[in-house]
Amino acid sequence: GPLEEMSIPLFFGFFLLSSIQDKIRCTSMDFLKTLDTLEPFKTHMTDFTGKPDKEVDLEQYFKATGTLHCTTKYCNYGKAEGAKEYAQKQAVKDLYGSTFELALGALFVTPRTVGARVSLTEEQLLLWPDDAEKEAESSVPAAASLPLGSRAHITLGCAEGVEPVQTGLDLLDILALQQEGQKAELVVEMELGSLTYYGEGRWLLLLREPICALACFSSYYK
Ligand code: 2AM
Repeated sequence: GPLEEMSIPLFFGFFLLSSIQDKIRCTSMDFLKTLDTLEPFKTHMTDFTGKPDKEVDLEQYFKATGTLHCTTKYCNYGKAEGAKEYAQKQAVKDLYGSTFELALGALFVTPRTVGARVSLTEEQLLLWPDDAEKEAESSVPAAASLPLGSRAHITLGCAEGVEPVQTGLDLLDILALQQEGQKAELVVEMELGSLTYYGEGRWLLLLREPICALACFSSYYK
């Protein structure tokens, strides 16, 4: 009935505790600031500006997107495919409200989004929908052949007019290129880790020290 449908949230996910949110926002800002000053990035700046000799301020370019979280299942109040089944999963019920340590292994930037890659543990994968990667196939054809959990990420910012759902698609796109063994166009060593360029404005920073972030598995209603 309608009451039952009401109880399904907009989405389920891991919500970062507020102190770690601040830390990650700072790291992300530092990364964007540094990236902006790197010669290799400047060389490929047209990926972002569309025209030569134009500068981009990445800190302004990306807009913040609210409370930091890693979406596990987008439910759209029960209207999204598989939403009800997900909400009724035993692991979802059992682990609802539990705290987890998320491992953030990489930061990535494209002309559309900036995000952090989350490497889920086996226990955390119990909360990951089986079809999360496959669902992205129409945007990223190779997505279904990537390991479960590949799409897990935290959206840190979106360019004007871009919806946050894009962040996971951008991540899958980069991981698909890695899997195909496409040779990275270039690698730059930074203090935070090694930065790889995959063409078309796609940059991935593999963090030397993964960031460990405490997060609560819960849900969001607007
Ligand atoms: P995000 O996980 O990349 O940040 C509310 O819109 C939240 O649900 C956002 O966090 C958003 O993206 C995520 N979201 C929106 N639509 C989605 C979809 N179709 N598939 C997966 N996640 C989605």
